[in-house]
Amino acid sequence: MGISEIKANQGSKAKLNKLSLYRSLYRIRRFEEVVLQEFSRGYFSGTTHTYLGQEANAVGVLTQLNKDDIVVSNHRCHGHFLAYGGDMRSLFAELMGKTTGVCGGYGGSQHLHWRNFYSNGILGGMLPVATGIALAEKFQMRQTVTIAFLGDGALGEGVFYEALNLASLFQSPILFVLENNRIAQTTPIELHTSGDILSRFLAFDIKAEQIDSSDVLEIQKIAAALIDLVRNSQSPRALIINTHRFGPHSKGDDTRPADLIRKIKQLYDPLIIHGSRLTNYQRTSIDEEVNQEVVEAFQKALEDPIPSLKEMSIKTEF
Ligand SMILES: Cc1ncc(C[n+]2csc(CCOP(=O)(O)OP(=O)(O)O)c2C)c(N)n1
Ligand SMILES: [Mg+2]
Repeated sequence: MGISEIKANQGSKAKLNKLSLYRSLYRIRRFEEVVLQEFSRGYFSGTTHTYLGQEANAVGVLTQLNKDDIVVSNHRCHGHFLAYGGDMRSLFAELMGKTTGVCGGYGGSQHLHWRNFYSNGILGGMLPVATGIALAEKFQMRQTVTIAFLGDGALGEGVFYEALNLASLFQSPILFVLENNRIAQTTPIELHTSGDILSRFLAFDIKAEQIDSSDVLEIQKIAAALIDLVRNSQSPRALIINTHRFGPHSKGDDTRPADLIRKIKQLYDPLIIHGSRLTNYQRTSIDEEVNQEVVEAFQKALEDPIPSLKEMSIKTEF
C-alpha cells in the first residue's frame, strides 16, 4: 500500500498557545496533587500512580495528534487521559467507583477507555494490542497514528520485544513513547535494565529518537516530527523521553532520598520551565482558575451516586 493511496486525515491538531499549554500542565499537576491528598483521607479506593513531574510528556506528545488518532496508555495514565481531553470530574468519579466515572466506576485508576483512549495496568500488556490497533487502522486506510506509552520497567517484559518485532515486520503506524524516569516502582534502572535502550528499538529496525527534557515545547517539537513520520511513512518509530517522577510510585512508596527528590524538582519541573515564559499575572490567573476547576470537579464527583448493588450485579453479568 503506497502513501498516496492512504485516505487524507480530516482531523485537526490542537494548536495550543503558551498559556493553554501551561494550563494543561497545571491541570494535570493539580489533579494529581488532589488525588494523592484525598487518597490518604479515604475518598478513593484501589490504588493510583500519579503523573507528577512527567506532565510535559503527555502534553507535548498528545497536543500533536489528530482527532482520530489513538492513545494506548499504562498504569500511570491520568496525565495521558487529561492531556488527551478527558474530563476531570469523570476521572475523579472513576477513582471513586461512581457510575458517572469514565468507565462507570469499573475501571478504577488504571483502566480507562474513552473515545480512542485506552489504558491498562498490566505492564507492557497493551503494547501488542496497540501494535494490532495501529495495523488494523492501516488496513482500513485511515492514516491514523497510534501512540503507545510505556515506562522503563516494561523493558523487562518479553511482550515488549514481541510487539517491536511485529510492529516492524508488519510496519504498524505506531509511535512507542518510552517515559524513562529511570525507576520502576522502587527499583532504579541500573538494577532492572542492562545495556542500551535506544539500540533495543534499532535492533528491530525501528528508528528512535531520544530527548532529555522536561520542556513541553521541546517535547512537542520532537513529537510532532515523529508523529508526522509515522503518519506519512505508515511505519513504526520510537521516542525515548528521559524524565523525572516527582511523587511516590503509588501512594506513599518512595524509598529515594528526600534530597534527591528536592533536587530533581528544582531542576526538572515542567511547570517552572514552561511557566517562566509567562508573566506572574498570567501564571497566577491560570493557577487560580484551575484550582477552582479541580475543587469543583472533585466535589461534584463526590456528590455523584454510588452504584446500587442491583446496578453492579446487572453489569457484572456481561
Ligand atoms: C505484568 C506486571 N508486573 C508487575 C506489575 C506491578 N507494577 C505496576 S507498575 C510497576 C513498575 C512500572 O515501572 P515503569 O514501567 O518504569 O513505569 P513507571 O511506574 O516508572 O511510570 C510494576 C512492577 C504490573 N502492573 N504488571
Ligand atoms: Mg519508570
